[in-house]
Amino acid sequence: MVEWTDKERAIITGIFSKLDYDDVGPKALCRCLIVYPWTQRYFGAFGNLYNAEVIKSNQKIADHGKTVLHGLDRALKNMDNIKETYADLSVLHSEKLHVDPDNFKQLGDCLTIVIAAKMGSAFTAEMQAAFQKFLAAVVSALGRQYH
Ligand code: HNI
Repeated sequence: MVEWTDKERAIITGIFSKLDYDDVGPKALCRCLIVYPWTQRYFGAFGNLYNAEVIKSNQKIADHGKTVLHGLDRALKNMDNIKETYADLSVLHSEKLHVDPDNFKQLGDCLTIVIAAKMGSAFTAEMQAAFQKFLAAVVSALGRQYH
């Protein structure tokens, strides 16, 4: 189990309380699809992903970005039990979607960059440290059902 200090909990809760899901979710997923183009292969049913412009204007991708970001609410609400919280989603991503678990980290990094760009200098190194720790716990939990 991951241990959290009160300060880390406060930072993570604070980041999410100010988060504009409808803006950050789509931006993070679009960035992932553009920066790591192999991640596009899982979204064959989402229509045209031919270049950065069409990825950014694809409504299905935008909607899915929001779904994924809201998927992190589960970890936020269950910070002391992140592994169990993601058991079902881990099975879904491994057995049904066949998503390479390395991609969870890439998406997490894109999310950090989008949040950093929005928050600017308010996103201190200390905040990044707590946020990366949170994402690492999520990535580990999502990868747990892979074998
Ligand atoms: Ni992911 C579906 C959460 C990373 C590809 N994903 C979901 C759903 C949630 C979710 C929630 C909806 C499940 C349902 O319908 O029951 N995904 C998350 C989270 C992360 C993540 C929290 C990491 C932070 N997913 C990824 C990555 C990829 C990915 C990195 C591929 C590169 N996810 C998918 C695909 C679907 C999906 C594909 C199904 C989409 C659809 O609607 O067909």
